[in-house]
Amino acid sequence: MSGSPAPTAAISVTRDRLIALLADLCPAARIDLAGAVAVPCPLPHADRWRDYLTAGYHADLTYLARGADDRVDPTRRNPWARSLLVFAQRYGDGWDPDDRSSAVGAEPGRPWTDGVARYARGLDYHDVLLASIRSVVDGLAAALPGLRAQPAVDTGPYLEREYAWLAGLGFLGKNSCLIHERLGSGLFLGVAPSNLVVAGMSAGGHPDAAPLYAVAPRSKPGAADLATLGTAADTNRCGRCTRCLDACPTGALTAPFTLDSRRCIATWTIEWRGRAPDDARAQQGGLLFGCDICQAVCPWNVAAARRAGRSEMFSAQAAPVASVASDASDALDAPAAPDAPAAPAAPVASAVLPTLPFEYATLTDHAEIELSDLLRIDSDEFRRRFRRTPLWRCHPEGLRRNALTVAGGAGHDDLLEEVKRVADADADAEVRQIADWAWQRLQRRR
Ligand code: B12
Ligand code: SF4
Ligand code: SF4
Repeated sequence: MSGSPAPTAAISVTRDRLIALLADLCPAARIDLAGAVAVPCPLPHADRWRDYLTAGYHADLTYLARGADDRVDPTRRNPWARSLLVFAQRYGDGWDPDDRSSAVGAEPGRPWTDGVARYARGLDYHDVLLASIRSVVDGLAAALPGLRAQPAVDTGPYLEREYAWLAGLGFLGKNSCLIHERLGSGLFLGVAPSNLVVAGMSAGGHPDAAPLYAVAPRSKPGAADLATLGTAADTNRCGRCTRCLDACPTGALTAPFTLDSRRCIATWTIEWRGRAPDDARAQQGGLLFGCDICQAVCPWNVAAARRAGRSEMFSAQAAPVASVASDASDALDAPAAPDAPAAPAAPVASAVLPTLPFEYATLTDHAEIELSDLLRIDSDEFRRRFRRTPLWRCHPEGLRRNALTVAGGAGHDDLLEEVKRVADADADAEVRQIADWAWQRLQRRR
């Protein structure tokens, strides 16, 4: 929201009024889920967050450790905040098991774009989702004079998944992603600390409740709150399933809900300085940028892909978890939801799921170039093609490194000579070293 001086006094809104406003504003802004959490509130997993840092699971992502306390209390940086508005936007409707691109990536014979995780196949979500949230916040401000809200997508110190769960947007899966029972986990999250006091909302969130706005209802909405539920373990819908842990090629999911970023392909490929350990580099296989494996195998995502576009997506009637599992042809064996009085059904915008924001479309604009072109991509070309996409984050050197790792790790024998030239001539010493690694692997395959 714009305007100065920014108001600091709290303003009140009833839960019903906020629901009505969000129902009005979210569809046009292409927000799929929205909710709110009163702050400060005790975070049920604050200890997990501190343990994560102590264990070094944040790898080289030092920005996570800075402001560690701020992440568990948004009012430390925003003393005027009374609630955190939380938003989600779809970038993919589940993962179709017949589409193997997310699992095998850019293996020989497949386009390089198959090696890019779904979330990164369009424009940068930081820009797209932020614009959507700003538009909702501006609409709220017009209706609620005195509103102050500061949208953020990754840019602020907020444990977005934890707050999204607290706001009722979905449950936390063992792969550590926020999953909506019908939409799956192909969702971006963003927040906005605000000076709104939402009358009628339980303090500390309501993790098993319906969100305040939802393009599709959750399968088991309830009105329970933390006082009766305890932790996310009580609202978890994974049951005995361990598919994500079993499928992770690097063992980065060291235990349910626990991700060691030092071993995660997403860290290795997205962060220029988060490179793979030498002895583990080949585990990256054909994955060029990001990794979807622990989401692609998830039965909730398989079911979401099968449901997309079907009208039952919008049935306000709660669907038993068992039907989701059988829809996914999978024995999910999820626990029953706690008994709770039904929450008001979230407003439903239309009879079919709106199309995904076009900004998250595939990388078709770049389909004419090949993996070999990425081995030597320079700064100018990198900027021209990828300036406003998630790939921008890994720098041209990072993209060359990733392409070389795929060439060697997935066995692109036809690139042997090209890889050798990069090993001899690349301007960056680290890239030369990885090219040498790839060249040796390809040599051994001869
Ligand atoms: C750093 C980061 C990464 C790092 C580390 C990820 C990690 N799991 O820690 C790396 C580079 C590996 C990464 C990868 C990916 N990321 Co990322 N990432 C972030 C970022 C910036 C911070 C995450 C963080 O704070 N991690 C620290 C851990 C401790 O926090 P957490 O995972 O959120 O865990 C909380 C809860 O799960 C809970 N919890 C912890 N333990 C336990 C135990 C139990 C029993 C329970 C129930 C709960 C629980 O408590 C924790 C603290 O509150 C967020 C944005 C943000 N500001 O939150 C995006 C974010 C999490 N990433 C996102 C995405 C899309 C991805 C990828 C899918 C991208 C890809 N395809 O390659 C992968 C997914 C990998 C995975 N399985 O998590 C989305 C996730 C959306 C969603 N639906 O969940 C986010 C929210 C970005 C966004 N704005 O949309 N990411
Ligand atoms: S993103 Fe890939 S490497 Fe990281 S935890 Fe998931 S499956 Fe493992
Ligand atoms: S694959 Fe199974 S265990 Fe992992 S998040 Fe999905 S349902 Fe939960």
